[in-house]
Amino acid sequence: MKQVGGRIKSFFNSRGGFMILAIALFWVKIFWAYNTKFNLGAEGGFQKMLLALNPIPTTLLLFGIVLYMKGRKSYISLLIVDAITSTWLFANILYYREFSDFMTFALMKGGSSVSNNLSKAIMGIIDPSDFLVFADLLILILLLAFKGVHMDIRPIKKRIALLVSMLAIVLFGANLSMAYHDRSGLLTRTFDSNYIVKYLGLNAYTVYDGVKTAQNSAIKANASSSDLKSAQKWIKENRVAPNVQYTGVAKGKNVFVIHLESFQQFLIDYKYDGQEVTPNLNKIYHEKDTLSFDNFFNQVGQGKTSDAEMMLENSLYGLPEGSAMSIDGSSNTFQAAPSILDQQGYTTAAFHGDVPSYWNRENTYKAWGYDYWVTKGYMKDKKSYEIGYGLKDKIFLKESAPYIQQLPQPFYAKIITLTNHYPYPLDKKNVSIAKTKTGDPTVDGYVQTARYLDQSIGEFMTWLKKSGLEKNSIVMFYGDHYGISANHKKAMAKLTGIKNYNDFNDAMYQRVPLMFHMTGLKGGVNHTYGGEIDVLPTLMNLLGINNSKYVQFGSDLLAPNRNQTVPFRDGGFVTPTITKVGSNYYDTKTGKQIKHPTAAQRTVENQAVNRTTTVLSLSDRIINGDLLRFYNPSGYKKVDRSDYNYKLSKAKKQLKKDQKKGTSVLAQHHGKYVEYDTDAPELMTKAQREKAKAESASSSSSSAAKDSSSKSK
Ligand code: GP9
Ligand code: MN
Repeated sequence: MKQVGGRIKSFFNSRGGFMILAIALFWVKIFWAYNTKFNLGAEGGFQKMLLALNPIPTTLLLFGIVLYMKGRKSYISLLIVDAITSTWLFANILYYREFSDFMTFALMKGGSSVSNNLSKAIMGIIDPSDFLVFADLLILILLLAFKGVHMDIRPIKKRIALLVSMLAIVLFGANLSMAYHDRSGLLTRTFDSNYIVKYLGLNAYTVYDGVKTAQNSAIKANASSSDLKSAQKWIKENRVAPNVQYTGVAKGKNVFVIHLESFQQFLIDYKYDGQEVTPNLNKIYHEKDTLSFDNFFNQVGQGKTSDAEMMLENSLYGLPEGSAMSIDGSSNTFQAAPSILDQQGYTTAAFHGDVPSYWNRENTYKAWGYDYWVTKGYMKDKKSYEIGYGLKDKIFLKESAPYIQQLPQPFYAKIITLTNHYPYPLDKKNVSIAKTKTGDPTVDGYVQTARYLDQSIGEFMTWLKKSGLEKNSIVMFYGDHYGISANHKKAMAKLTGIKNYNDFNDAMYQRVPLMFHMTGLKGGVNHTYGGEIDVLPTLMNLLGINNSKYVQFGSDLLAPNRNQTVPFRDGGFVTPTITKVGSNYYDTKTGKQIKHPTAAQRTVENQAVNRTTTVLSLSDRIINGDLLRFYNPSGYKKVDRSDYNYKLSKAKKQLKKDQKKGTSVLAQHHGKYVEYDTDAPELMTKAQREKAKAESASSSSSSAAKDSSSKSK
């Protein structure tokens, strides 16, 4: 026994042994912090295993550096490295508590809200247990000070040090490939800093962020205001006047922007199993006071939802790689819809049932001027309330309603739904239509979650009526991007009945809904070809706000004589006559490939290619170079990020104050909330659930009886 003790002691008395002890203590500490101080959302055995293993490679690499040093210096350096990484962890814990995100170089450099807010708030947000992040360091210092371990000052062979560094790199490579196995595009698509920390660790995230920020600032440093001039020139030359018949028809109304997650146009009026999949949205689509578009395309790239948001609220394109919101949302200047409307007297708020950090919304929305960012943490939550990325839509919308009622009117509210998201899982209790039978498991649930989303919208519209909001609001719906990607052509062939569903068909199925619904609006189905880039100019015209001073690449969808080329992010496009997919051209009407274009066709092709490459590159230059920082539209006040804070306690306080204005629905109802009705089974008691089930069974049998009686007539 004594011998074992002696051996352990002599192991720790060696330099390698001491370093291993330091790594082990650091590892325990960081694992504790991951699980108690952050909300990384590791789910399932594989992600949990990665979360546990990911500190090892980077810690080994960092701590291993000291093996290249001699004697005492090496011990002191180890303590310094430990102290720096621990302080970094400590700072991140505090920052995360305030902002649900990790610290970035862009934020620190910007001297923006971080330094302001953090220094102000820091004392208030420290929890005594935070100091435990220094416990390992203290143990090491005490061990050395009280000679619990002796310093081993013998030199270590360079080869050994090199071997340790190489081992760390190999381990990191293994970690990275396991992470990619679970989440492809982790580093290129930059979804969420939480994801990178969950898969690769805090230190890896810091390095990743540092490299990105350095690349980014180099481009920005080289950009100049003259770059912006060419974009403004193009916009001016290509501008079409908006449709005056619609100018200002929704002036002063509340605006609801309803984001229909992954919702494709083909679902409108789509029937499966003898039923309409989305009866509520179909009804809205056909209503006489809904303006609908049936040739409206999504134009997103890798940034998916975030690209849609960028186009919808800025009329700027997403980037060719990654997400512009993630890459530039924390640093760039924008002149986005919320800020423009805010300066017209609107209150602005975005709602979502996920965490605030996804797609870097927490930071980007500040730059876009959102007054409120209402997310999962603002809402009642239970495990059964969530599916996939977050709260189920019915519950999310019900939970959003009280906040909506507190907003001073007029308001601009963006509501981002979530349940109809790949891979379309839905629990039995919420299923109301059979799965399709294409045999492709990620496709077959699509109609079920789309139906669920549709029911949620139905409930929301009922509440809008009940609360009186319908009368003084314009409600815009849009599908953000495809639900079924080009990787599922066989399944799409079955769903659509198109035999050889090919790349051209896939391009056509990039159509998503766009509808404006408002009491008294002159509606109908409009056939113009357009895309997400065109939404903001259209909306601004409806609201009677002139957009000509802003840098926006889209055009009013209702404008006569508008150019109907719809650029895709990969350089392809759709026009009413010709579509380009990859390097092939097709006749948009017949779907036939054009191998030998006529002179007229060639002219259309060339013009559309030209226009597409020009707008994409001009827009990219604006985002990559942060060019809007050089431009102050007259009468527009630049947004100051540090004016915004999305902490629940702050929002509650502000909303309370807001009530004094007397313009919110809540104030108009003398402080009484208009109740939101939902049939979400999670919110019912068992007895209520059974009653609802019995009612729906009896109503479906009576409608079946009606059906058969009408058939027999
Ligand atoms: C997550 C959600 C999903 O918050 O908006 O984004 P997506 O995967 O569709 O881009
Ligand atoms: Mn999406």
